[in-house]
Amino acid sequence: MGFRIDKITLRRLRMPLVHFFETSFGRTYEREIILVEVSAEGLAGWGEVTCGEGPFYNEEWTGAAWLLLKDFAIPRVLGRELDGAGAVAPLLDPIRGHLMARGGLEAAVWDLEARRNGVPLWKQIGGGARREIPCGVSIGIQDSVDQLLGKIDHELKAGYQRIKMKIKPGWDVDVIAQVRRRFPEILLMADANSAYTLAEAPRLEALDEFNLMMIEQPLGHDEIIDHAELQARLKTPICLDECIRSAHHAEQALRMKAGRIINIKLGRVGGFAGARAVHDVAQRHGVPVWCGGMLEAGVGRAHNIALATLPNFILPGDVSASKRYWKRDIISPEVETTPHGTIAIRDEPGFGYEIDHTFLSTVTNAQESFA
Ligand code: OSB
Ligand code: MG
Repeated sequence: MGFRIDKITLRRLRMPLVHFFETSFGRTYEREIILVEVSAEGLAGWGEVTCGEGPFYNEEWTGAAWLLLKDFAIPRVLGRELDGAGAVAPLLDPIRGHLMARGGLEAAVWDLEARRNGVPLWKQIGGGARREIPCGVSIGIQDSVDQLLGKIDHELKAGYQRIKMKIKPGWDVDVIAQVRRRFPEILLMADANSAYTLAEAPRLEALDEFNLMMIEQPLGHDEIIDHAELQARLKTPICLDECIRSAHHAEQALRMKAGRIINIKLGRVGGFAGARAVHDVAQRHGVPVWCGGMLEAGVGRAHNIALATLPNFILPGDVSASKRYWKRDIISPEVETTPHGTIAIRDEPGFGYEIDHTFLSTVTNAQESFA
C-alpha cells in the first residue's frame, strides 16, 4: 500500500567537530548539516544531507543543497502518491547532479517506509547480511607525524580494524614510511581525495612497497580513464570514491579496470537506491565495497550502518563512533563500537536510534517546513 508525504521539514545545523579534519582539499572545524524530516500518516522519517560546507569534495555544498531541495527536489515528492521509497529516486532523476541533496530526501523516505512497516531500516533496504559491521577510521592530515602516530595508536587501542590516513603531495611517501615502520602489521590504506595527476604516477608507485590495502581516489574526481592507466602501473589496488556517482559509472570503471575496490557513500550516489545499484554492479564484478563517511551526525551515521549490512560490504568502512566527531550527537543512544572494532545493528523500526530533540533544537540554525 502506498503513502503520501504530507509535510517535509528542513533543518540546518551547525556542529563543531571535536578535532578538525584535514583532507587534501582543506580543513573542516565545524560541520553545517541539513536534516530532512518527511512526514506521512503521523509518522516521521529522517535523512541527512552529506555534502560539505564548501564545493571542494565534490560540487555540492550546504547552501546550494538547501535551495536545490526547496526549489526542485521537495516539490517533486511532496503530496505525491508513492508506491514506496523506491519511487523517490526516479522522481528526482531528472535533476542533474546534486546527488547528496537528493540523497538526504531519498534516505528519509526509506526511513519512513521502514517505520511504517515496523521494521529496521537495514531490513527495509534488503540488508541484514551481518549483525555487526566492521569498522575502520579515517584520520586526517595532522600538524606533525608524531601526532599522526599518536592518533593511530589511540584508534588501534580502541579496537578499530583498519586505519585510513589522508595523503597529499608532501604528506605521503615519507609519512607512510614512518607509519609502516611503527605499525608493520596493521591494515593500512591512504586516501588522496584527487590530489594527484597521472604525471605524478612515480610518486604513487613508490607507495607499492608499503603493503597498503588500497589507495583511495588518487586522481581527479572525474578521471576514470586516468585511474585505469594508473591501476595498470600499480600493485596496490585503487579504490574509487569521488569518481563513482552512479551504477553506470561503477560499471564503466570496473569494465575499464580503473580500480579493484569501491567506497560507497550513500549521499554521493543519491541515496539507498543508487547505493544498492552500485553495490550490485560491484558484486557482479567480484569487487568488494565498503561504506565511506562524510563526517556525519547521528542520522547519516545510522543510515550508513544500515547500508553496510548489504552482503558485498565486506571490508571495514569509515563509519565509527559518534564520540570521534561530536561532544554530543543528535541521536540517543550515540553510535558506539565494540572492543573488537564493530558496530552492532539495532532492531528498532527505522534507523534504530532516537532523535534527541532537545539537543537538536540547540544546534538548529534555520528551519523551514513545506506542506
Ligand atoms: O574522502 O572519504 C573521504 C571526509 C570528508 C570528505 C571526504 C572524505 C572524508 C573521510 C572521513 O574520509 C570519513 C568519516 O570519518 O566520516
Ligand atoms: Mg575518500
